[in-house]
Amino acid sequence: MALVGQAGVMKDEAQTAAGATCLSAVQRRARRTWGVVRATLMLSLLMGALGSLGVSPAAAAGTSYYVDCSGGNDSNLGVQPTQAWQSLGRANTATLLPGDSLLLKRGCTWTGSLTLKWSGTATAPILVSAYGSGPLPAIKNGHEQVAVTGSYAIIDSLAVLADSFGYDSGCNNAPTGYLTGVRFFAGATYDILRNSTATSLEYGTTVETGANHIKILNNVFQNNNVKDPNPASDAGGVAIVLSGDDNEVGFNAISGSDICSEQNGRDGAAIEIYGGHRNTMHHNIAVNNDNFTELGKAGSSDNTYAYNTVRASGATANFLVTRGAGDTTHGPTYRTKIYNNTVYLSGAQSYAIQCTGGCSPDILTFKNNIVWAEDRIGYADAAFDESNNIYWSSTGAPTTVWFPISTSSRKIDPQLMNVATGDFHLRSNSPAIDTGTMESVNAGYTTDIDNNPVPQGAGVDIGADEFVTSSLVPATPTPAPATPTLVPATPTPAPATPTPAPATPTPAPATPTPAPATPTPAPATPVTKAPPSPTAVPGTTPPMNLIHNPSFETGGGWWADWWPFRLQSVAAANLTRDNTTAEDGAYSIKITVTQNTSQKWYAQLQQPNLVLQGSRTYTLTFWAKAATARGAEACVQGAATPYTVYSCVEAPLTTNWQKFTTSVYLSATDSNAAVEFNLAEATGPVWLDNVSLS
Ligand SMILES: [Ca+2]
Ligand SMILES: [Ca+2]
Ligand SMILES: [Ca+2]
Repeated sequence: MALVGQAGVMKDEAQTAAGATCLSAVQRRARRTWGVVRATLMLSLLMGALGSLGVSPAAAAGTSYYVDCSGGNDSNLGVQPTQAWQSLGRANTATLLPGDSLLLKRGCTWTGSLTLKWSGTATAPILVSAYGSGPLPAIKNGHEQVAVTGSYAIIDSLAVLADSFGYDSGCNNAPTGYLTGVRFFAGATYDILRNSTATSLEYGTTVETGANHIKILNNVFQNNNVKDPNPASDAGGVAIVLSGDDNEVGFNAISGSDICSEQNGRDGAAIEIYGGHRNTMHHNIAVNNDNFTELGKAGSSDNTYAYNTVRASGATANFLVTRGAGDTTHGPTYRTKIYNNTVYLSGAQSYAIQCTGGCSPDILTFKNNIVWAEDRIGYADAAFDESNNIYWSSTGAPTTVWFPISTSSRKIDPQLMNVATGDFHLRSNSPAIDTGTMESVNAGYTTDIDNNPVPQGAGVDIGADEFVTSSLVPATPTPAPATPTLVPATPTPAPATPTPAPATPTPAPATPTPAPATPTPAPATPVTKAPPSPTAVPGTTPPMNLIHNPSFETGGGWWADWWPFRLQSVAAANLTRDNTTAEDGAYSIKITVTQNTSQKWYAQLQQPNLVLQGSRTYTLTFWAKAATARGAEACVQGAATPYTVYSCVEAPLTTNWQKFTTSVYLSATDSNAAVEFNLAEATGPVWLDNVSLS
C-alpha cells in the first residue's frame, strides 16, 4: 500500500511549509542507527502463551473439533482431544455449523493458512480457539495465516506470525515479506479477533472493503515491521489496516510497527485507515510505532479515536496524519474525531499532528487530548475543530503548534505521573483535571484507560486518564501499586483495625515454586462504598473478562485445566466444585485446608497463561466466603521466572459471600501471568466464585 510511504512525504512537505529546515547529516545518521536499536528491542520483546477467553470452549452449544500437530491424525474423527486431527488442511475441509468450535492445541505451530469460511449466528458463533497448556497455538508463513470469509466467527487465543523472506540491503537490512496475519475479506462481518498475538508480519491484520462490523479486541500486535521485498516499495510495517466500515479496535497493545523506508527513513503505523468509515479505535496502548495512525484514500470518513495512549521514541514518530480535499492522491478523509488521547513523542524529529491538503473542521475534530512532543506538536494548513487540548514539551511551552488553537487549549505541563515509562496517569495537581469538554461523553466514550467512569468530579479530564480522588493509581511513579487495597463490596463489614505489616520480608523459598516477592500488605481499612462498576459504552465494547471458567460452572475436566491447584508440603488441603453454594450460577470452588502454614501460597488455586499488557491497569474482582472469618490472599503475578508480583492483597473473608475488587498495574507485557488465591494461612473451607480480570 503506497499510502504508508506517502506519510513521510507529507512530513517533509509540512516541514517545509512550516519553515523548518531540511535534515542535517547528523540527523540522517541518527535515523540510520535507529534500525539497530529497534532490532535489539525486537529481540527483547516477547510474545507467547495467552489464556484469555471470556467464553470457555465447552460453553459453546455445538461440536468441538480438535487439532493436535504432534498427537493428532487426519483420519481421526476430530471430536475429542484423543481423536484430534493433525493438519490445518484437514481442519480447512471440515464443516462447522453455528455453535461449533475448532480448537488448536497449545504448543503447536502449523505452516500454512486456516481458511475460516464458516459462519455462525449472533447467538451461536463459530469459535476458533486453543486447548491444552503452554504457548498459544501458532500459524505461520501462509499468505495470510487466517483468511476469514465467514461471519459471526470468534478467533481467540491464536498466534500468527511469519519468517522474513530476506533482508533489504538497500534499507538497513530491514526484514522483507508480504504476509498478513488475519485477513478479513469482503463479506466477512460481525467477526471477532481477540486475545491473540500477531508478530513479524507485513500487516498484522487487514479488514478489507466489504468486511464490516469486525471487532479487534485485546490482542498484542508486536513488531509487525516487515516491508515489501520489492526494494522500490515502501509498503508494510502496519499492525492494523481498516478498509471496511463500522469496525472496532479496542484494548489492543500495539508496538514496533516501524520499518525502514527508502523515501522517508522510517515508516509504519499502528492503525491505518484506508477507505474505512465509522470505525472506532479506543483504549489501545501504542508503543514505538512510527505512526500511531494515518488516514488515506478518498472517501474515508467518520472514524473516531478515543482514550488511546501513544508513546514513541523513534526519531520521526507521528501521532496522526490526515488530509483534506487538496490531497488528490490520498485524500480527502472526512470527519475524523480524536478525543481524550494521551501522546508522548520523545524523538528528535517527532511530529505529532499533520493535517494538510486543506485541513478544515470537516476534516478533523481534536478535543480533550494531551500531546507532549519533544520536537513538533504539529502542522495544519488551515484551522480545524480544536478545543480543550494540552500541548507540552520537556523544554516548556512548545513553539511548534503550527495551527490555530482555541482559548480552551493550553500550553502547560499536564503533570503526568511518568511520561518516560508510559504512566500517563494524572497527578492530583494536573491542569487536565475537569477541564475537558463533554463532547467525548456525548459521543459515547464514558470510561477511561483504567475503566473509571467518565466524568468524575466537576467534569471530563483531558487525556486518557480520568482522575479519581480515591484512586487506586500509584501515588508515586513506581509501577506497582504503593498501597494495595482490597475492598469488600457488599455487605460492608465493620471497619477493621489494620494489622501491622510484617517487619521483614518473608524469605523466598528455594523451590522452583513462585514465591511471594513482597511481604503481604496489611488489609486496607474497608470503605463504605466500592469503586463504581464500569459502564458499558454505547457503540464500543467494554473490557472482557480474561479468566477462563470464571464461575466454576464448567466441569468434566475443563475446570481443572483452567484452575490448577498447587499444594506444597506442610500444607494440606483438598478442593471440589461445590453445588451447595454459589454466588453465581450453580457452582463455586471449595478449598478445604486441613493443615495450615504461614506460607499462604503453599495451598494455591491458580489460573496461569494470561497475557497481560504493559502500561495497562487491570481490575481483579472475585467473590469469596469461609466457614469461619479468616483471611485469604489474592495475587496477580508472573507464572514463570522471575515471578514478578504485580499485586498481592489480603481479603478479609466472612461467612457471607462478599465481592472483592483490586486494581493491578503492569509496566510491561507479561505473556504468562497468573491470578492466584493463596489459602494456607488458616484451616477450614473457603469458597470462591465469579472471578474476573479485565
Ligand atoms: Ca474529572
Ligand atoms: Ca483513571
Ligand atoms: Ca459459579
